[in-house]
Amino acid sequence: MSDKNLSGTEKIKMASRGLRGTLSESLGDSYTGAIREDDQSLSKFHGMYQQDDRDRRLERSAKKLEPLYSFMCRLRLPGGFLTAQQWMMLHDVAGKHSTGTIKITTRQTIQLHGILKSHIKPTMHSFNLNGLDSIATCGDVNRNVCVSSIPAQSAIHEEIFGYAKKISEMAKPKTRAWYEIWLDEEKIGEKVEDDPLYQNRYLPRKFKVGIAIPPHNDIDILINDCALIAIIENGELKGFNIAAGGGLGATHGNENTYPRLASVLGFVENDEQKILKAVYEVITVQRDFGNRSDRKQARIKYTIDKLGVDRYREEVEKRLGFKLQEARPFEFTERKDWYGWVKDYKGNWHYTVFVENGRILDENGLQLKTALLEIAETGLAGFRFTVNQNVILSDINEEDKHTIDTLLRKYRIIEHTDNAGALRKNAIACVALNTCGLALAEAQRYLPTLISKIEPLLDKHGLQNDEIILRMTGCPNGCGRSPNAEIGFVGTALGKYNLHIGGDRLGLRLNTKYKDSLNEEQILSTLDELFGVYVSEKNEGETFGDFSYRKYIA
Ligand code: SRM
Ligand code: SF4
Repeated sequence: MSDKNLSGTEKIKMASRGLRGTLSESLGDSYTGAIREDDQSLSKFHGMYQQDDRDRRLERSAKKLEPLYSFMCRLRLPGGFLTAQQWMMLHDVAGKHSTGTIKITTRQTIQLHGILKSHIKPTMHSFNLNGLDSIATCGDVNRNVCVSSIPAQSAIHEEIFGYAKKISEMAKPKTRAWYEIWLDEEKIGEKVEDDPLYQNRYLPRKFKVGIAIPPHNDIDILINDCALIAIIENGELKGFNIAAGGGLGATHGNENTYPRLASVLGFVENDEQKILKAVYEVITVQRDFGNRSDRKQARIKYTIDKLGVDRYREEVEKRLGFKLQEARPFEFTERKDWYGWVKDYKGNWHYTVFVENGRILDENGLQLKTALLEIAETGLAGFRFTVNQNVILSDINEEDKHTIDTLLRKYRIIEHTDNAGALRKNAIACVALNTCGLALAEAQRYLPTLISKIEPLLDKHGLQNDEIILRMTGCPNGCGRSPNAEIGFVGTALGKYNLHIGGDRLGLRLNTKYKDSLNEEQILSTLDELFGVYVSEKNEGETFGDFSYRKYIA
């Protein structure tokens, strides 16, 4: 492709000298809370986004002040696990350098918001001292690798968790820029590191890898750019079906953009080298064939639709030097988190805490953040995050269970988890306002209130225990995976949402738009009607998603 057709971001990447750009100079500029425009693109590869407080834009501009710039920073956490020690550090860093709220993301990691420019380095130093980093959690690279977080039921779960770490390492950019810029590591010579995977152009767009362990689809596996589905036979990991081409983002009014579920390419047996190589080559085909002029067409889902699944597979096989085997059968039977206490195959205990929209703070009489700190201070539990934005207090010995249970009761966390209704417990909302620059409407700040208004409707129709999957996003980018829900709300403007229905409960069929730009009153009356029809016309055992698909979409 000639240079003149490349998007602006492509040029910034290529000129960046291994993602360094002028980030150090931007950081040193104390006249503004922002960084230079090109550096804003590059900072994403280092795991952070420049944002501003959208609630305060008008007030700041009336005072002729620049927007209140700050940074969101995201940890690289393949498989989503922190030790108690790391949690204590995170609690401390969140209090000292960010808004204080610890946010569990929909990709099983943690974000901190509101970090001022001068606070980025101390934040990164603390991460690094505790064996953590934020490398490649945003940007046109492989992002955080997700893996089913249902508490370890067998040794196979641990083996698969190991794959998440290895894929994350394999697909990490080779540049030392993160260490130089944020930790002041000395640069050795002027030569930019060789990076056979990313070269100097990285990927055309973000790339996501997930690993599912059937029968649980807790990680919404098919929304990933590259999806690995574990095939387990007679208690043994046989290998993975490899799928590619998932992605949920779209743009209102642009029909060339759409959500898509990944297509299964084939099976690779449980040979670590072969599996890593297969993932690697799925990435390189996207690197070489993905659209680099139009970022709205650059995700792998468009590359696959343009090339065709067979052609994509052939290209992967050519690079691999072996053929993918025919995909093995698999079945998903559920995707929700397992709340409460669960015992694993080793006899250890895990407690899944309900965290509404992943926001850990002390609020509305619930001291969740304080409780988690006190639990971490015992050193008796690990912290494992789910893609449904919850935290699992994990790997607790039988003799320590009582201590953790007592703390959970002291802070009413068990009561909070048990008392949350079925709809609320299975719901997800993305961040949206006040930090997301792309939000058209509220999501995490509004969904709890909306659910409180939907719950009486569920009671009215006798559906209060129905585990309907409802999700809300403040725009059509799908960060809260609203296209993959039985009921999806997609923000169109402040207070207005498109209503999508017809997705299935297991996350294997996307939903379809049913109504445009509804306000709250219209949302409630539409749902009241839909629930009523569902109750009177559904077949035995038919879920809301399947019913609404049959009745209104198919
Ligand atoms: Fe996302 C962009 C937040 C998961 C699709 N996402 C953003 C940005 C960075 C906005 C921006 O570009 O300026 C949001 C920052 C908000 C903030 O203030 O923190 C943002 N995305 C999030 C998180 C934090 C939502 C959450 O509440 O948890 C999730 C972080 C995951 C992580 O830890 O890596 C998050 N984003 C997702 C997912 C869900 C998933 O991966 O499981 C999707 C849909 C799947 C997919 O990738 O297609 C998703 N985010 C997007 C898109 C649409 C991309 C596209 O192909 O069109 C954008 C916009 C973009 O890239 O241009 C976006
Ligand atoms: Fe922001 Fe839209 Fe993603 Fe929500 S879905 S976090 S509003 S980009």
